[in-house]
Amino acid sequence: MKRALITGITGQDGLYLSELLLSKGYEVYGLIRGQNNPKAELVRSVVPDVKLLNGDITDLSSLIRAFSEAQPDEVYNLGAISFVAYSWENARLTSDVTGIGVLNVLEATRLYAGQDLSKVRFYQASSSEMFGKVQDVPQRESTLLWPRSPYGVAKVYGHYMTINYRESYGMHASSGILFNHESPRRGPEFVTRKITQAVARIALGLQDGIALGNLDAKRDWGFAGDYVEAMWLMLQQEQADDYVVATGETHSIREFLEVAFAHVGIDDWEGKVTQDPRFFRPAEVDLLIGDPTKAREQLGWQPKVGFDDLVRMMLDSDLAQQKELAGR
Ligand code: F7E
Repeated sequence: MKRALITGITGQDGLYLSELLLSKGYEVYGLIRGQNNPKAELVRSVVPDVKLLNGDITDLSSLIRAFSEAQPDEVYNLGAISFVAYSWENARLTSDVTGIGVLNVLEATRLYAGQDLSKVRFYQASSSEMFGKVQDVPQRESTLLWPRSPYGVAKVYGHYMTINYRESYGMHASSGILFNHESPRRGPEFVTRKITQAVARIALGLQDGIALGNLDAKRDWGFAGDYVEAMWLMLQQEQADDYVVATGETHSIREFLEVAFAHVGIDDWEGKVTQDPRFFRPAEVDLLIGDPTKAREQLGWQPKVGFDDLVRMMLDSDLAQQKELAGR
């Protein structure tokens, strides 16, 4: 039985990845941070077979203890402060967690492996946010990185540190450059879930409108459940490498709104959406579209859920959730 250790177990990717690994017969350990973490209950209820270990990616000695308990064959570093807008207000903290945290997990992996680096494989959750002011369209593995937020800068650090551990020590360390990936488990601070939650409430007569920021930014949105499969596939390869994971399609926030409102039968939605300067960013990533050719050819990976179906899946889930809340 293979053993995996996941940091960032409480996020949507941590939950989907746990489900995938458990279905493959892995013993799964999840690192959970802080005293009385309110999300621990969520993990226990969604994936009760995951064993939770206390630790923090900013605290190397806690990682060393977690490694010695989990004895992992595979390590998935998904832990990060992941909300881009927040990273301007907390740039130092974001750098410590999202950037230096990667170094800590790499170092814990190296110390745990000791002389036998072949005993463990490492995955780093890199991000399309590293492309920022895009230097190629579409973006691929070789595209010059030009991050536009403290979060993006921290992710670039983690990405290159992962490559550096691979090249310096011969560690099986791979980096997945994942474009935006969403699901009903996405936090409501991100634009997709913010929209589906609000549209569900508007359709049910619980709310009148929604305030958003820039509606013209374009993202390459996929389904998180598909993307965790790419993570796993990377660690099954003989050689570690870096891969873009994306759908190869891009859509604006406006198009997302269009599909969401259409799904609940509202055509004249423009009057229900206001733009609020609070939700604009100091520097925007205007366009993201990934080229997933390498992942398709080398990993045999392909996304299964398309854009329209993703929007509808999230909205249906929010409709059910809002109805339940309203009925209580
Ligand atoms: O913003 C625009 C906003 O916060 C998407 C994270 O998982 O993916 C995610 O980062 C776009 C931006 O995600 C609102 O300006 C408009 O252009 O959903 P988001 P993100 O910043 O793309 C990458 C790959 C990651 O790695 C990150 O961890 O939507 N936008 N109005 C808005 N965004 C938000 N949040 N709220 C608004 O009201």
